[in-house]
Amino acid sequence: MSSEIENSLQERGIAIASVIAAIQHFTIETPSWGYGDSGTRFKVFHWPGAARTLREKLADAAQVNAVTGVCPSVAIHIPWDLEDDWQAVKEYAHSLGLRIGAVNPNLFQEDAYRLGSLSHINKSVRRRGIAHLIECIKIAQAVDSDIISLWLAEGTNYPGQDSLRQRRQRLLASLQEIYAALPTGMRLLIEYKFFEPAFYSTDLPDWGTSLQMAQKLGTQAEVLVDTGHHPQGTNIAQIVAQLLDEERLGGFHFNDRKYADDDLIAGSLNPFELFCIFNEIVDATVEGNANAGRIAYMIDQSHNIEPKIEAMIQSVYNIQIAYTKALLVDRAALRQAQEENSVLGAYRVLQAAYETDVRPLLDEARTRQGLHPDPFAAFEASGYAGRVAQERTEIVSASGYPGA
Ligand code: LRH
Ligand code: MN
Repeated sequence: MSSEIENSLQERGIAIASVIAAIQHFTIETPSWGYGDSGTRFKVFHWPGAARTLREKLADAAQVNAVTGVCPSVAIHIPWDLEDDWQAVKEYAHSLGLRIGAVNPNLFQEDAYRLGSLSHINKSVRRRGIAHLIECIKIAQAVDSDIISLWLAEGTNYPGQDSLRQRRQRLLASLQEIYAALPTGMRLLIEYKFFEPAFYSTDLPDWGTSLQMAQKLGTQAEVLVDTGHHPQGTNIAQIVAQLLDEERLGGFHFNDRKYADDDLIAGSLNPFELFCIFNEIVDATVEGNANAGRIAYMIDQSHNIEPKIEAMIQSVYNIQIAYTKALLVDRAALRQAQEENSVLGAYRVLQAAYETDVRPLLDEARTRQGLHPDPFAAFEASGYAGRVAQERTEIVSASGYPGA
């Protein structure tokens, strides 16, 4: 490991061991749906060996954990991952060194939900949506998960299609019924998205709406930030700072995009944006912000043209790089520059950390964890991808992904 980082940290009284410990304890949850075939409305390409069942998705996730050492949990999506024996699933995950993480309800694929679910004008449809959330809460309890991660596709496509205020009131009433069913200690994370599949109004379009709903519901309700769900030019790092200050930042769905909700590999297009997000989190952590310690870091991507397991390893790698660079920010120098109104001085403090090649540090963290320093080489050497491509010949996709 380059002593250059070690020396500069030492000068600032930071022991390399504390940075490496922070890296090793920073866990990232991978999504079951990221291992199955997925695509766009134009085409879902089948990837040889792509996972087809929850057990295959867990087996693939275990490979990512084996070479990164920081992915001990897998988010599931219901009904894409619906099973009839959750105890058996829990034990199988455990046998792979994994646990089931966030449970994601799905209120966007049944015909009944064409015009919405929890905010639908028909009480029977709202009841159906609420019943699905209650079912997901029971599944979460069965697998010892403490997070329900809710995204709602619903909204309107034309002005006048529905009363936007009444939709909001119906949505809140439905969420209040769901919130009342949450057992102690379980969190409801409310994800927002500014458009798609609704193209005029989306019932949960932005962080402010999700925050208001969470604050109206109670302390077990928080906001989930999907990094692909903002209009171009949005300062996501500022949204993160505001949610941390409100102590309602529940978690992330990391991915990247150039245009819309492209669900590409996190940090592959906007690595500096990801760094700025982690800079806000580390800054709040250093200042003792209570919320910063309970953020659920999760990936939400679909790998349409690239190898899915390697793509997940690359995503974890990119996220670790952004987090580690944020750890290297000289906070004392930053504060001083800010207090002196040294605009560019403060910027260069961040730039110094961002321009630091932290990959040797990450390799060292893996080595000290008893892992191969290079997760890509380790996965390649495992021969796992070739093996499952041989074994999983029958294309019986259960990914649930539209068109898969
Ligand atoms: C919606 C979303 C949501 C998931 C889905 C797979 O765009 O981000 O989090 O349920 O992707
Ligand atoms: Mn998402």
